[in-house]
Amino acid sequence: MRKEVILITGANGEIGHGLITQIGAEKRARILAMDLKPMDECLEVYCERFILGDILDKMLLGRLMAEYEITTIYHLASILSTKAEYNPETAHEINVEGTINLLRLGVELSQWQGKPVKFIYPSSIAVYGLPDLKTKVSEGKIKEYQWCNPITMYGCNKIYCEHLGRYYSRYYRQLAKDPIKNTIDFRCIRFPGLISADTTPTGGTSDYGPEMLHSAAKGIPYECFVRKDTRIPFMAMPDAIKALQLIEKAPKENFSQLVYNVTSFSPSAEEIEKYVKVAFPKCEITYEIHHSRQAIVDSWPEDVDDSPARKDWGWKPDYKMNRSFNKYLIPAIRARYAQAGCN
Ligand code: AKB
Repeated sequence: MRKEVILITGANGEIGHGLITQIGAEKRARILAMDLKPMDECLEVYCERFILGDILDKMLLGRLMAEYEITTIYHLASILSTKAEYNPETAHEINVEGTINLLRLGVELSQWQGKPVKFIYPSSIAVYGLPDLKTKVSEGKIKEYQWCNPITMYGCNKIYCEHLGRYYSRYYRQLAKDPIKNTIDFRCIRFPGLISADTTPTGGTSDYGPEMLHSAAKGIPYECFVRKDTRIPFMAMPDAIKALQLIEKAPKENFSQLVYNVTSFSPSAEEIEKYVKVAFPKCEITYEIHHSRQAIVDSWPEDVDDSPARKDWGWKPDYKMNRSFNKYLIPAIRARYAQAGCN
């Protein structure tokens, strides 16, 4: 008998940590975790198996299909916006080719299993591209279909993969004589910048938020690479995990679209600094603008409209700004670094 599992790619990343810990603690499914880097030891207890491997390795994915009954795929693996700019073609290969491999795996599994495999895909505010700061401010909350002109390779990859998800779930092999009956059930969330107490992101452009906080907690000076007035939406990691679980569990009939914005709060860099300074008064935060990274963040919206997610699958953040910092981030980070002997 093949074991029923949930496949999580990019398991070692920020979202992977939060998701595996949550699903594992609930014991609601067996987890097949996959990443290019060795598994973080703290996640091992929650996983049925960890696969050290590459999403570009089609043979490996084929073997997983033979061994497991995969009911849900959380495809989290991706190269983030800043890192992708240093090698756009490699980023394209991983972010797009890797996603196609997983989508195809999802379709094949759906056919074998006679029912749609759920394909949960985290997209990003990086799919948006506002032309200038004046427009960014005047537009305020933007809807899923507005301003989708990304200026980064990562943003281009994400918007394209959203379309691929739609294609593979609705139109795949549409001209075949015998069109396929079971295909994937694609569900996508566009996340804002995420802030976790347990992990620090690598290679993103919204990283100044979490980096400021984690550096202060570790007693390391931080040079912020964007202006003080820079404003984009953020979300605390528990809410990101909540959103993923809500979209996974919601009945398909409730969905009026395949791609949904979610958000929680939209602080300026200076507002983040204020929270950090109250918690860690001795911290040193300075500003040294990296103009190209600034331009990327300036092209992202100040806020997004997440009303369709609220209406269709009951989305609502538990952590707005105050609660994120005072009830989750700061206490959890303090405890974490005190334990690690950094305080
Ligand atoms: C990044 O900065 O690239 C990511 C994102 C906003 O998707 N955190």
